[in-house]
Amino acid sequence: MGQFGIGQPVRRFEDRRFLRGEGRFQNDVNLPGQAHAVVLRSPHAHARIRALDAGPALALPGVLAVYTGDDLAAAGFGTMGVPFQRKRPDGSPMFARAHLGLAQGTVRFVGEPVAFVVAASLAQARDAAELVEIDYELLQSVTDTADAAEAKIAVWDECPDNISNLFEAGNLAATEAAFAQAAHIVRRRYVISRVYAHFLEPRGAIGVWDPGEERYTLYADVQYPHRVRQALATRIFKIPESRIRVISGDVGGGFGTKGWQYPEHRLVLWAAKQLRRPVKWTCERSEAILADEHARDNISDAMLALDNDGKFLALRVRTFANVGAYISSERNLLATFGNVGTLTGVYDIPAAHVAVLAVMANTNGTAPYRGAGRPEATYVIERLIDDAARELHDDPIELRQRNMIPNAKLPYKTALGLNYDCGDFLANQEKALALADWDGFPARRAEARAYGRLRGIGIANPIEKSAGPGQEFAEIRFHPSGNLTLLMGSKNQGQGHETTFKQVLAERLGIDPNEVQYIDGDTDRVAFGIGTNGSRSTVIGGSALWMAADKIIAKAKKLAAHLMEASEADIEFVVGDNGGNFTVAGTDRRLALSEVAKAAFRANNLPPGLEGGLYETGTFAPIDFTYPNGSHVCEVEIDAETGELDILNYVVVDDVGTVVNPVGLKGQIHGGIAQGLGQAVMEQVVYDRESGQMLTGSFMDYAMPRAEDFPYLKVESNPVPTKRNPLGAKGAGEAGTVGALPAIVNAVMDALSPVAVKHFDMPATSARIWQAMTDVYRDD
Ligand code: MCN
Repeated sequence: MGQFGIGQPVRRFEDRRFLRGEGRFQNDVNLPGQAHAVVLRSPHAHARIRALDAGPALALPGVLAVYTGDDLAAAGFGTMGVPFQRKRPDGSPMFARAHLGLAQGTVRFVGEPVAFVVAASLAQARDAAELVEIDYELLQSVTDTADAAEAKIAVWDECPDNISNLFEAGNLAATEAAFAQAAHIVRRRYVISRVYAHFLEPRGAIGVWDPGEERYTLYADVQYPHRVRQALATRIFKIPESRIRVISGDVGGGFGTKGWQYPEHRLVLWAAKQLRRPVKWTCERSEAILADEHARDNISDAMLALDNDGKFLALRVRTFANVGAYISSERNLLATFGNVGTLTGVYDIPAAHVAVLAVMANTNGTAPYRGAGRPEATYVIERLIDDAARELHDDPIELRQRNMIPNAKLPYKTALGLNYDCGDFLANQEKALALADWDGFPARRAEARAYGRLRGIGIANPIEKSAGPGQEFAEIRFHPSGNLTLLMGSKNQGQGHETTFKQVLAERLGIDPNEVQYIDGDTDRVAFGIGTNGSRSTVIGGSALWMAADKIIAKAKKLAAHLMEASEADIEFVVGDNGGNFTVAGTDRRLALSEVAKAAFRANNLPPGLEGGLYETGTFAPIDFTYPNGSHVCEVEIDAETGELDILNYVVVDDVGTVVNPVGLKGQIHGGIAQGLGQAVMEQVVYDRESGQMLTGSFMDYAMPRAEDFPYLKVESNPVPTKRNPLGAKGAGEAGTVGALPAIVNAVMDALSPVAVKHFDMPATSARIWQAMTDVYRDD
């Protein structure tokens, strides 16, 4: 099975049906008799609902129901809630208010769901939604993170300072002591803009109620079908998990923000039960940015302490992280603390302290989005190092080299408590510098200058915490004719899971992938799953599959010994070009795994005491995270007259441990960089500061990068397999994004520094670059 095994550039099996238009995406699902729903959303950032009259809407033909927050409250709906406690800075308990699913009394962001209108056709539901009469009393709103932290306007009367909670990591006393000794302290404020994932397919949901079985079925494009089922059952409906089935087909992009429970899921289910017919909701493209969770949006005040030799002594960071108006679940807090750990990067920093203040504002909630905290962390440390180099007239590469964790110090416990197990950080950087011809840059800069262009180069050495503790599940089910079905608890949303896991199966069992049926995303068919996030699927799902395969081999070996009349101790399992075979040591006797599998289903073949059939499960939970890392170098040019930015060259050297599929990996790195580049140079969710209105509601205002915005991306690997899982793999799905933000903005700053620009915040649009240059001239 050499051509399909681990490390082979296998083309994606799933692409055949995608390219032929034969995928089963969310909006491809239609059920007989389905009704259609529209969510009526708040047009205001902050307002009290004085009165809501659904009468005119209900009078329209075809309209079946208009549900409001009061209906949900009367039905006894629960909320998701945050299952842990944190404190506010003054030591009082965390302030967090979950959303019920529809507003109750007050709306707190533009787009907040207010009513759920169901009709026989979508057109009727849309028309009816326009007739729901709501009398709003407008209140002052605050959407900007810094403004919200100033607390002049409160999102919740009960929490006047808008601070939900404080999360701290590291050792404050040691950090303060190190700062007291420092020869230099470099201070900067970095602002990370708010962005939105913009999946190819906007979200959707269909709810079904089966009165005979008294059971709900939800068809929804979610990343964690099993966790959505659990959340709906235990937190929202308070019914046994066995009474809900969640089916997630092909997902048209998830990127973290299709994470789990959204209000529409409970709404379609409940409406289906009330109306005794399936209810379908599909998010409009123009509705999506109002309806979905956003990401990033924080402000970090960072300080780096250095000694006289340019060695890092300590890092101190205080971050204001905008979490939105509601904290509906732990998910809305994840990006505020989940990954602050990687703030010390790949550097040997003896002391560190981080404080993250979760700030509420009249905005959509924020949630994990490709990188979920690691891009933000890497951005701060990698920009701070560049700023330190500029301020102290040091070389940014030498400063990094001098402070990088050398291989001899690995495994390494960071000042923020992470345990880096392996890597080759210095070599990553060296390789990236060579690939990018860093040494030749001064000549290229001089040449560009001659024709009126500012050339800059930037580097970032990202490290991320991925695939941490938490289980994943795999099941191998042989059929009586010798082929098999593979069921996975992780959920593909575009990463190519079918191919990746079939490769693991080919490697371990020598199974021809073309004979394998692949199933994920259905809680009735797959026994258990956590789902896909945090670049965990290859590492944890792949390892669960490896374990299940080990169990298959162990059982099949007993049967093979019996069938070949040999002792079990003499049986070996070998995977070769002719698939997986059991052989008898010292003989040429062999039996294919598929033959043994067939025999397992015939009772008269079995030795005494061996159970029939051949199906095994694996559930793997790693002891610790993996730490994918790498080095990114970006080279840019800026038109000194107009501020127009060109990204000319981009180089990545990545270490994701064992590479399962080099083509899949490259695709992931490319996609990750695309999302990082988008944020670094153009994407941004903007709210009007006064009215709180969303100003970037369409692609006319929210700029997305296109193919022409990208240079050729050179991607090479420097893999150091980890020992924390049987595959040696580290996560890869977010790696590109984590490095791209700082590498690109560092390059922009480098280009601008010769014209005396001292500071620059993303996104690096031409207008902002031009403004930064103009401000300098004005200052002069
Ligand atoms: N891979 C590999 N070797 C490794 C690790 C990964 O060859 N050591 C390759 C495999 O092809 C694998 C893929 O990379 O299928 C992604 O693997 P992994 O790092 O395990 O990430 P997950 O499958 O868990 O995906 C999650 C990750 C996250 S968190 C986001 S967000 C994201 C991303 O993946 N969302 C995506 N990539 C995405 N890609 C698409 N097309 N759509 C999304 O929504």
